[in-house]
Amino acid sequence: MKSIKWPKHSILAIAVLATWIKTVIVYHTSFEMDIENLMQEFILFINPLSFLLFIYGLSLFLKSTKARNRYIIAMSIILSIVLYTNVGFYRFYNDFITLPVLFQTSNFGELGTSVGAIINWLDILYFIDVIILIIAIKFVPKLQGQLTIRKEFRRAYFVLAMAVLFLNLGLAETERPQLLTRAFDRELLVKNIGTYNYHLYDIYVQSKSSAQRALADGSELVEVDNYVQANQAAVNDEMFGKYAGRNLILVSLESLQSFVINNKMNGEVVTPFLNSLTNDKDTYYFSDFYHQTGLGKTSDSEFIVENSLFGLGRGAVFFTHGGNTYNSMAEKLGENGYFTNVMHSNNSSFWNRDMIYKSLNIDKFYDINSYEVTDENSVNWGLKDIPFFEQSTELMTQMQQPFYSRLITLTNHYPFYLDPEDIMIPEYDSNSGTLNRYFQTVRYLDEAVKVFFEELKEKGLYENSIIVMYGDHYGISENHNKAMAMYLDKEEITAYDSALLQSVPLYIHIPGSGDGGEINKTAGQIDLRPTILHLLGIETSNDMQLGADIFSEEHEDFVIFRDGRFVTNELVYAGEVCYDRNTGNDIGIEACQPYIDRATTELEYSDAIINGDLLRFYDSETGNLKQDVVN
Ligand code: GP9
Ligand code: MN
Repeated sequence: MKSIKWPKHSILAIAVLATWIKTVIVYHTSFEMDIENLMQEFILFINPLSFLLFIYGLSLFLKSTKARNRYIIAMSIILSIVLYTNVGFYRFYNDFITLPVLFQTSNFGELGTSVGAIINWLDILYFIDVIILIIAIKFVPKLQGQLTIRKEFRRAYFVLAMAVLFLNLGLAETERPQLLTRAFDRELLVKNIGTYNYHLYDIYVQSKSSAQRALADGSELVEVDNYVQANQAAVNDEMFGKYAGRNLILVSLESLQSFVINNKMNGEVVTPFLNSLTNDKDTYYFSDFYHQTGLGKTSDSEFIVENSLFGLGRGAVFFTHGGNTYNSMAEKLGENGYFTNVMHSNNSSFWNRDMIYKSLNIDKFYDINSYEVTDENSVNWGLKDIPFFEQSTELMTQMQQPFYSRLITLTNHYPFYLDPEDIMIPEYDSNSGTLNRYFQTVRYLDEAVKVFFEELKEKGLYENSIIVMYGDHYGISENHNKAMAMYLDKEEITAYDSALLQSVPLYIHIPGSGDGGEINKTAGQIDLRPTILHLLGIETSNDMQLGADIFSEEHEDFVIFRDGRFVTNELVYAGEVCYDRNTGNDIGIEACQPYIDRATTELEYSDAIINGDLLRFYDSETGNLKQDVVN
């Protein structure tokens, strides 16, 4: 040993290296992460480094070698415990830990009894870096005298750590744009920013929401309640309860926008089946209906439909407020004897669905594990829509009736890839591959819906159901405006056009009813909850909801977008300009002002309900504040 000259910061270097390598090995051996390319592999490799440099590097601020070593050992133990706890949790739940889960002790009921099965003695290897460090400290010879750490060294060290962090974030951003603002999946977060940084991020997001929650009290609800009550739309007596007792099948049509409906692309019909439903005797087709989602995309649409509240302006409410009290459509239907479920062939943790579905009181989530997914029957994001619908109807035959099933399709999702055998029409010929392929995947989605209807009929599930289908959000973003202008034969896509392009189709199909026709009232996803519940004969007059029954005489032609834009039957407000809807001309802000004010109020009230978790203070049976908060 004597002959080796150990560098001054050997222990620090060993700590960083040992924990880094261990973490990367654990990624590969203990978690199932889909790595699709070399870049993702590289990001996974470097992602623990920045955090480890920081946390171990803090030892450089300690004066004595002894204190530094103690700190490093303590940190390595804490980090090993964090990592190992995640491994244990993952073995059981197939998910990474998020703070609210730690506080929902009921989650651990099941876990407690199976701890024995989860742990084994080889798990000591998860602490291998601690062991290496203890040995190293023993054997690396002590330096003579006290080591003073130069300021310049410290500065250079932390600059390096920062550089690694930014490199990591930069690469992650190119792989997964808007990763942190949208925060869609814990697995994606861990894959891209690393398990340790993920926990910091999670602590930040969760503590921000719990602080807002802690500061809120029931009195805030009084004002919101007054507004909601004053703006209630009375039910349409003719429609109320007309289809009570039927199964409710809700289909989220991935990325489907209205501009393809009853439209052609280079002479090809894009949506033959959905077109046929627009003048079907048993179908209401809503031709001026809009999505109202923000960054939470599909999950926002789910949130809006279930709760008749808006998603949040930042991030995905499914993630940030998954543990709130809600009064969802599923909960209402459950109270009325329905078996409620969501069917979607994806990991249950995506969009935090596994957590929030509990808060929404959804009885069962048929996630990827309920489906047979093979290489042959999947493409792009996973199971293709046709086998998805086939397998879903099969599952429905086993369900207790009446049921409420919400199905989420997936094939018509960016980047809109299909297998050659599923291509039914040629690509479009604009400068945007995305738009070009979009028509093809939309065509496939249309076919899938047709197959779904046939399957429902075959399985005897059709007659006694109501089938509601809506586009979840836009599929073609403003990045493709040039190509869209070409398709729509316009010079350019203005803010006015973009707002109107947010229209998504809505169908309410009621087999054998003879009820149907085109409805051109201006409405949005927020109106679905009361509209549907009323058809099924379920009252919502005490519910804290911001939408209105579209069949109501009092329904207003006014739809608010999450970013403050809005559309009425006469006006379009976008890019801070007030347009005459018919001419597309700027008509001065005054005409829009009353609506701008109301849009602001409604968005604020919705945010207040969510951020303050205010529904925990509300009794929807009576429409009153819960007694204990009044005093
Ligand atoms: C994922 C699917 C797609 O499960 O819902 O989500 P999106 O990217 O459309 O929000
Ligand atoms: Mn979607």
